[in-house]
Amino acid sequence: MNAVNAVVRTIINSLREARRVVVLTGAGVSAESGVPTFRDKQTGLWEHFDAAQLATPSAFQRDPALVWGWYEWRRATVLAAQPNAGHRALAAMADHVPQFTLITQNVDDLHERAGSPHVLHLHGELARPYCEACRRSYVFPIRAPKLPPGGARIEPPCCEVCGARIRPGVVWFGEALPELTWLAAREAAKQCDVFLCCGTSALVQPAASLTHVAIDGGAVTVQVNPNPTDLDTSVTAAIRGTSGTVLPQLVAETWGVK
Ligand code: BV8
Ligand code: ZN
Repeated sequence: MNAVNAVVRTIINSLREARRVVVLTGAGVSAESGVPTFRDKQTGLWEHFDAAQLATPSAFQRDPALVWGWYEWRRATVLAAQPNAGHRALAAMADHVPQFTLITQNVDDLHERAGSPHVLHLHGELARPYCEACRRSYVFPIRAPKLPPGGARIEPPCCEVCGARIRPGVVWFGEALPELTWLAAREAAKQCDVFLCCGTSALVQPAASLTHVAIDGGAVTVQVNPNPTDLDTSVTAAIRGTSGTVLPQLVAETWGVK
């Protein structure tokens, strides 16, 4: 049995014996559903902007219509997308593990639409905008936003209660993560037997530190990514492949389910 098979065998056995499994996902898991990652070059109205520049409080203060338009374009893209085999494999994995925790950096709802009910969204959700003054939730109109292909500048709506501006329900750079969600994620990473990190470049903190929390906790740690990241040499195994291919195979090999 060659080295690769030996590693895969270890992962499969660890998953079968595991009581607690934690999975951290990033934009790469939604890439095969047609949702651009943060590494992908921006297009349309935003082609001259880097995503990390737009995802900031200062960008929203400076040009609210440009930023709100960007988030409406991303929301329309997600509404038109479907979960992929990677999302579905993670939903299936939860049925075979006594304690399964799914943590995501993604602001889309593709995990939930694939059947994963309890997802810890570290960086918020596109579907949960709120008033930047009184923090009252804002409910989007039923109809999906009709946008020209390259997107458009859209003035953010106003809060029905205090009249202030509604902002996207996401965590921007420089903003704190939702405390209870972060504490739950960190605790799960500390206690787990197996930790999978899928489709993340592991560059954004504090989310990227979770893999090291799991490593320090003695867990078997596995990365699924077609490209190298800083975690390659730290994890137990770095599987070079796409989540839409590797995760269904892993679930099938481990629990014999398609
Ligand atoms: C904070 C929501 C303080 C918005 C996002 C320590 C050191 C250095 C910097 C910092 C530090 N601590 C904090 C910082 C600053 C900053 C940070 O980390 N900067 C980085 C850039 C260096 N962090 C923050 O600002 C955080 N807040 O620190 O607050 C504070 C504390 C208390 C009180 C007040 C303030 C907040 C960070 C969250 C920002 N919001 N998203 C939105 O979405 O618009 S981050 C956003 O970018 C995503 O959520 C995600 O986290 C990140 C993108 O990363 P990935 O998901 O990994 O995606 P990426 O595109 O990078 O890579 C895709 C990967 O998938 C690639 O590796 C690719 O190879 C792979 N792939 C591609 N296709 C596939 C695939 N994999 C599998 N299958 C495929 N098919
Ligand atoms: Zn308000």
